[in-house]
Amino acid sequence: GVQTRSYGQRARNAKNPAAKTLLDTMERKKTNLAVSVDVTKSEDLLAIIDAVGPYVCLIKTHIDIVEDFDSTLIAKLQNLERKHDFIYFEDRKFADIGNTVALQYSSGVYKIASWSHITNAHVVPGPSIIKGLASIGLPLGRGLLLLAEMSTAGSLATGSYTEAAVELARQNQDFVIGFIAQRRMEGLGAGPEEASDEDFLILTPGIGLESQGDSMGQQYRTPRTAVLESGSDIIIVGRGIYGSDPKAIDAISGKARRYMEEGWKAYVERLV
Ligand code: BMP
Repeated sequence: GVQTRSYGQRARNAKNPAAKTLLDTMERKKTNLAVSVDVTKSEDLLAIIDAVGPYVCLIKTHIDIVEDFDSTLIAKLQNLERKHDFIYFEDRKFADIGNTVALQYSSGVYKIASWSHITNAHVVPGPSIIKGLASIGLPLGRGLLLLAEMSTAGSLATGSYTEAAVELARQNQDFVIGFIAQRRMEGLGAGPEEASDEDFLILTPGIGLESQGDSMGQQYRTPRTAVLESGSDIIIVGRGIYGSDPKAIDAISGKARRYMEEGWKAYVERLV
């Protein structure tokens, strides 16, 4: 397995404010669960976030799938953030030139940078995408995740592409706080005997306890495999929690609690 320092120790060393808040929240609430709430009605989005809020460190959104979006939704999301003590990750997967992504991140209908503490980007364009997003996000204390790997069958983000993503992160440690990946890539620090103060968060989607995948290429692994065997820091769970019925709020709370317990147990085992 992969060893790392505790979330609390890592929070104390974190320089990026979003990374620090996230790690502090994980330690305080004893959870490494992020819930991905991919529903199309704002009423369902808010109800699910309210139900899973006690069990998460992070809520992941795809704000552009909400059919009835209006700007009052953001204030409601922020009320839930205060009520339950978590932060937001808008899973925007930016992928354009620096100037364009800066506009997409700051402007338009969603004004992502104004409310989302963390967002992510593909590294296809090279270093300029980080420069563009940092021009908006850094002054606001935001953090960026790079897509180093994907959970889907046949993903092209492997080998030298993944290595190049790690290299880009190393060159931008003020803003890049970690990766979307299936494992802690070799040499990525955060170990107990690690001398360097380099520390990247590994967030892993494609997590499910009951299912192996879906009909569109998604592949699931368990919280235990991701956290204990692969060194992931945060498990991202979507349909495994709300999938059977987005209106069954009690069942959703129960499942979130179960994933939280599985993820935390694997983390505690990794520490010793
Ligand atoms: P689910 O647990 O329902 O399969 O949802 C996974 C979520 O994580 C989706 O929002 C998807 O966009 C995202 N995701 C993923 O599944 N695999 C990746 O490699 C990267 C992702 O962002």
